[in-house]
Amino acid sequence: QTSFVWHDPLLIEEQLAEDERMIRDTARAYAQGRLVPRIRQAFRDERTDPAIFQEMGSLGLLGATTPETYGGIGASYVAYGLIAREVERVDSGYRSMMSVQSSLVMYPICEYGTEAQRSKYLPKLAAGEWIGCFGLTEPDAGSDPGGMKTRAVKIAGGYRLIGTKMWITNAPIAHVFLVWAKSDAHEGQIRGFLLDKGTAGLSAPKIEGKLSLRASITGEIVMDNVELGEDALLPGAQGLSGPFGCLNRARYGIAWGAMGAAETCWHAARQYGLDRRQFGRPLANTQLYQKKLADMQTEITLGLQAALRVGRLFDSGQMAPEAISLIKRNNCGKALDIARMARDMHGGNGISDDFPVMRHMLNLETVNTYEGAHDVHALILGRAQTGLQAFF
Ligand code: TGC
Ligand code: FAD
Repeated sequence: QTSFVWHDPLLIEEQLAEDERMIRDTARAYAQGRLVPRIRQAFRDERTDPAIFQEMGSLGLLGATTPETYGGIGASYVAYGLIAREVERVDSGYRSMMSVQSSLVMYPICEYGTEAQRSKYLPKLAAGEWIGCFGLTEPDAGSDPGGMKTRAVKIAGGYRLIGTKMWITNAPIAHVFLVWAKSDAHEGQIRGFLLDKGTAGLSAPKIEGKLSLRASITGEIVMDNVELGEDALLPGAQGLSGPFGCLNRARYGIAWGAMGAAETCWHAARQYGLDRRQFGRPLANTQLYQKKLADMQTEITLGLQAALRVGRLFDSGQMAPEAISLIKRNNCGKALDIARMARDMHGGNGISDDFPVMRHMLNLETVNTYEGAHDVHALILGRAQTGLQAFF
């Protein structure tokens, strides 16, 4: 009879291919060896270490699904998800840095870009030599990106960009800005543009005072009449399906990543319950404590199994975006519940950064909101099953 593996009840490990395990092991060794020692101070100081990009790049962890011709390792989407899980076990901010670079900057350049754009940007982004950011959200257009105000005005030989993007991961340290704008040369259609750091009129002030994702820098992108050549336009993306094509990949990675953060919280709560004694016995020796651990184990196991299934569908070309909404919404919401519960189970110690639980809890508030807020994914799923649009 097979014995029960408490931390992997459905034996997900056995469902992975050898090369997927190898990539996962590389990510795990890096995250545990190089990221864990930094995170406490980085979160305290609200400090982002740009060297992380080069470290990840040297291990093939940036844009892992990108073909080798452009500096990637041609990994599967399952492997990409496993990287996200390992990095986010340490901190959602580190996973954010990685997933924006991979899914929101490298993927669109690869998929929608010209050969010249691919050769110029992808190898440097894969190596982490250049840092990328993705500008969709604006001060007045978050859940409804179709309401964006940023404009690309046609000028001789190119475009002039005017507008402001808000809440942009990596922006203040970015070398490459992928910005979505309504283009008057394309009948107001949303188009993607590549902007290089240092272009006149482009700035990216840091957003201060975040109480979440403090190890991942966030900024605005201010475009004050930024003039670009024709070669800045991404020719292969027309309309909102362009940015959404990128978001599908990032949301999928987040579904894995959030489970990584949840696993850290669950394991910490279990260990704390075994170590901490009250009323003459370990906390873990009480019914309520065990019920909470069982709930965490169940949700994480189901969430990981679902993420693996969607990864396999991705890799076999059968992935429907709504399936990604389902796992993004479920896994982020459940991870946030688990982190809040783990924080509570640590008692007073739970509010200290001697333990990781409150930091994960704070981070997961963002993870539950960005890339489509929890309720927005409910509306996507509601529309898909009723045919009725309930956004407005
Ligand atoms: P809707 O009418 O639904 O669609 C407009 C066009 O887009 C296409 N489309 C998709 N294509 C591919 N994949 C998807 N998932 C797609 N969803 C929609 C659709 O077919 C249509 O194409 P076409 O050719 O007919 O024009 O658009 P809507 O305006 O009604 O959208 C509503 C809604 C709620 C679905 C959508 O706007 C939404 O998902 N809102 C959430 C916004 C969001 O996720 N923002 C993320 C910003 S980036 C970010 O947060 C990065 S944080 C990363 C980090 O730090 O880790
Ligand atoms: P709103 O859209 O104003 O939503 C507020 C609330 O209203 C939410 O609870 C939402 O669920 C609810 N709501 C909205 N519409 C409806 C509706 N129709 N029915 C019912 N409820 C509704 N964006 C980028 O483009 N690039 C990035 O790199 C990026 N990084 C980010 C990093 C951080 C740290 C954060 C916090 C955000 C980041 N974002 C980024 C922005 C993120 O995607 C948006 O914050 C998110 O899409 C929500 O938009 P909003 O903040 O404008 O909230």
